[in-house]
Amino acid sequence: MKPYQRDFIEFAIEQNVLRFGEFTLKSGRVSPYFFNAGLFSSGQALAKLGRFYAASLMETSVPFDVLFGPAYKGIPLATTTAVALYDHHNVDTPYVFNRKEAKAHGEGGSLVGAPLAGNVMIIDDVITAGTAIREVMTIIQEANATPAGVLIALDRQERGQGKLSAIQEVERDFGMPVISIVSLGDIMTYLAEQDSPEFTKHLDAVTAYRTEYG
Ligand code: OMP
Repeated sequence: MKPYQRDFIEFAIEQNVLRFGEFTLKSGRVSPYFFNAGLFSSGQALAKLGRFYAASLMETSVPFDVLFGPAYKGIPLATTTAVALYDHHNVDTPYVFNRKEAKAHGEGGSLVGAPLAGNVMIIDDVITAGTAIREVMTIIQEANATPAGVLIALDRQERGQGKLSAIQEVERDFGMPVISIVSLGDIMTYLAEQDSPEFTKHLDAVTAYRTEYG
């Protein structure tokens, strides 16, 4: 694990974004942890978050032309990533997001920002079973753009529809890489390093969950 990844886990715990307990997921699975990116809810938190996304993008060699933030949660994520790329890496990248409801008046349409064209880097929060990201792929295909990759904050490393992980299925089906700031494996490493009874309890619960769904 790289130092910025450890910092990210600490930051997520501190912001209550990463929590341990009992949570029912969209997929129906009952998970001992949950990552709620919506709780990065202050200017400082959002600015820091953008730096982590930007750091991950700068680490990969995946070429892209535009950032895409899928409504709703992806919108501030793509926005803060674009700002951090410029502020901290001197990289000026166009970005675009969608509305859930197409607008019939004014500028019209369902896309806002730069044209959704060329190689598109999707910025999102979490992939569990891969349902949400498949809906996003339809928007990119309809625009005749090419998916360059997906950047998410957390890869939960869970099984998808078959034997592969949800992320491996997405990579196979759409021919693009999925990049994450951290994965469940990194969170487990972090918990193990803490040497506290509370974190050991969380680690046990997460380990049992991973045995079932990982
Ligand atoms: P999938 O569509 O199953 O891949 O789930 C991804 C979505 O689940 C995310 O976009 C979130 O809305 C939500 N989610 C989280 O935000 N954090 C988690 O830790 C787990 C989930 C989830 O419900 O699986």
